[in-house]
Amino acid sequence: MPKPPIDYPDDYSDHYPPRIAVAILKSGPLAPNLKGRVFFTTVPGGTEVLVEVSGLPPYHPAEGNQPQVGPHGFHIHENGNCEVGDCANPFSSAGSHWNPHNQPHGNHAGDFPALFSNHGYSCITFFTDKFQVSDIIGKSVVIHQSPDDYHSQPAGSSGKRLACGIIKA
Ligand SMILES: [Cu+2]
Repeated sequence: MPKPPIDYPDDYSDHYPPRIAVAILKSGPLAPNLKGRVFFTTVPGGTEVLVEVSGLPPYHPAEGNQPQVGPHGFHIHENGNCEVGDCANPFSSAGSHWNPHNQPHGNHAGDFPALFSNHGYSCITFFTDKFQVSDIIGKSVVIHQSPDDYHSQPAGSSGKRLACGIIKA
């Protein structure tokens, strides 16, 4: 008897709790060639995060009024809104860092390792036990222009926003 075809759903948004989520990055005026995705996968004890991005701007040290460019701060922000808005200060609608446990910056649930560019390309995978995939649906991820110092409050002094992606199941 032939095996029946596997019936894959078109999308998984009605499966709760979701075990995977993805944010497709939207580039802004400060990094118009940026493309990338962030995948969140439920694993034992927490969540594995994979980010792959290309089109990051070249590293540049701070100079005069110009901020350092790269490595790039990377976080979950509280609003699932990636409107570019003001081109001089893009993606402000994504709001502040997602901070469900009222922690100082450096220990926000969505404080992530910074992204190091390799001629514009960056790819890292890491584990966090600070949230489940179901906790972050409808939030956003943001990649910043400057490095995160992990102690300046409230956001690590990582500067303007290069890209934003809404986290979807
Ligand atoms: Cu941020």
